[in-house]
Amino acid sequence: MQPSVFQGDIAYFPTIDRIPFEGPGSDNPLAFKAYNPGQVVGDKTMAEHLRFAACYWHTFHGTGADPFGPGTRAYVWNQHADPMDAARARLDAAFEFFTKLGVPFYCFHDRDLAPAGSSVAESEHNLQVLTDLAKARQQATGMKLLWGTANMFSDPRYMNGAATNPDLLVVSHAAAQVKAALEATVALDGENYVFWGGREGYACLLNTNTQRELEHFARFLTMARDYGRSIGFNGVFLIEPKPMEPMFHQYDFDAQTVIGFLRHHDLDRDFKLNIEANHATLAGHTFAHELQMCVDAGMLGSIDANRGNAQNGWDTDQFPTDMNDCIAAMQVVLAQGGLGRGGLNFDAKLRRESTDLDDLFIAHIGAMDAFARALVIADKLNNDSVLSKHKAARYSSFDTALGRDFAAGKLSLADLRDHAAKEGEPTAQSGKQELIENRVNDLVFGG
Ligand code: XLS
Ligand code: CA
Ligand code: CA
Repeated sequence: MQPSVFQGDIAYFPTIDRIPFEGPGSDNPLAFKAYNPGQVVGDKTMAEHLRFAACYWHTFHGTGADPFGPGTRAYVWNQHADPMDAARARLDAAFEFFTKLGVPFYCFHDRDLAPAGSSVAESEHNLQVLTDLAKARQQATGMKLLWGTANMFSDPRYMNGAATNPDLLVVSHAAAQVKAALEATVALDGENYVFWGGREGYACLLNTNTQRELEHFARFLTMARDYGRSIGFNGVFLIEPKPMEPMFHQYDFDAQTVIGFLRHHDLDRDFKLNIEANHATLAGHTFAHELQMCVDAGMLGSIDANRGNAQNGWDTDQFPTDMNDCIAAMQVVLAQGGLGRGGLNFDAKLRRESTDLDDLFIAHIGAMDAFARALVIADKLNNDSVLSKHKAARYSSFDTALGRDFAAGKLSLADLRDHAAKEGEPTAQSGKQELIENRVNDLVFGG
C-alpha cells in the first residue's frame, strides 16, 4: 500500500505535489518514468521488490558542506534556536517529503531524529519525545521504518572509536546510545537495526591492541543483540562494511571480513549485512561482488543504494544512476529471491552545487527510476537461457558421480590424483566471457 500524503501545519515543499508515474514518454522532472509501484515484475510488484527508503541524515541535514567550505544550502526546518524545535520541524519536513515522493520506508540515526542533550538522561528523553512524534506520523501516513541506528562517530568522545574505544567510559556511552536507539527502533516497528563501523578501526598500530579491540567489538554486539531481543526486537541486526574513512584501517573492511567475524563470534544467526555500493568500490570490489558474497553466505540483509566516483578514492555518496551497476546488483538480489526484510535505502546526498529544494526530489526520482529499470532488465537477464546455460555448463564435471562424491567429501586427495593420472590433460573450456557480455548488451540495448 502506498502511504497517503501527509500534510503538517506548514508545507515545506509547497510547490510540489505527490510525484506521479507518467511513464517513459514524460519529460517532467518531477514524475516517475519507470517506477510504477503496482507494476508486476516476475512474482511481485515493483514496490514489493524494491522497498525504497529515504535517509534522514543526508536528506534533511545535508548542507553541502565539504572540508573546504561551509554549506551551500540552509533548509528552513533546521533554522530554529532550540534544537528540539528544529527536530520537530525536520520531522514535519521529512514526512511531507516521504509521502509526496511515495517512498514507503525511511532510516535514521538517533541524532538525526533528536539532538543530543547535556547528559545521557537528557539525550534519552529527547529521542523518546521525537520517537513518539514519529510514531504518530507513521500511523497517519503508513510510512515504515526500514532501520534505525546510532551515530557513534560524530561526537568528539568517539574519536578513538565507540565499541572498540580503549576507554571503558566511552564504550559505556556508546552502549547508552545503542540501548536508546534500539528502544526507538522497536517503538517504531523497525525492520532492521544497523551498525555501521564509524570509527571502529585504528590509525596507528603502535598504540593499538587490535586483538583486544576486536574482542570488545564482538562483546558489545552480543550485548546489543541480547538487549534488543529482550525488549522484543525481532528484526535483523545488520553490519555495514566499509574499508576506510574516517579511520585509516576499519575493522569491518568488506563483506567477507564481516561474515568471517560474525561466524567466529557466533553472531551469524542474528546479524546480516547492509551493503553500500560506494563502500564496495572503496574496498576495491564491485557492488555486485559484495552482494554476491553475502548471498553465498545467506547473509544479505539490506542495501544502501548510492555510487562513488570512479576517479577518486573517497566516499562521495552520489545518487545511483549508473545503470550497469544497478542492473548487476538487481541480478544478484533477484537470483536470491529478493531482499526479505531489507530494502534499498538511498544513502546518497546532493552535490554541493545542487542548491534548489526540488533537487532533493529530482535526485530521488532518478534513483528510483534507475532501480525500477534495473529490476525489469535484471529479471529479463536472469530468465535468459543463453546466459544461464553457460554458467551451468562450466561446472558440469561436478555433476558427474565423481563430482558429487568430491562435493560430499567422499574423495581423498589421492583419489583426485588417480583421476588426473587416468584421464590425462583436461580439454580447455572457454569461459565465453565476451559472448556473455555481448549477450547482455544485446538484451539491454538490442532493438
Ligand atoms: C557512512 C555510512 C553511514 C551508515 C549509517 O559512510 O554509510 O551513513 O549507513 O551509519
Ligand atoms: Ca551507508
Ligand atoms: Ca557512504
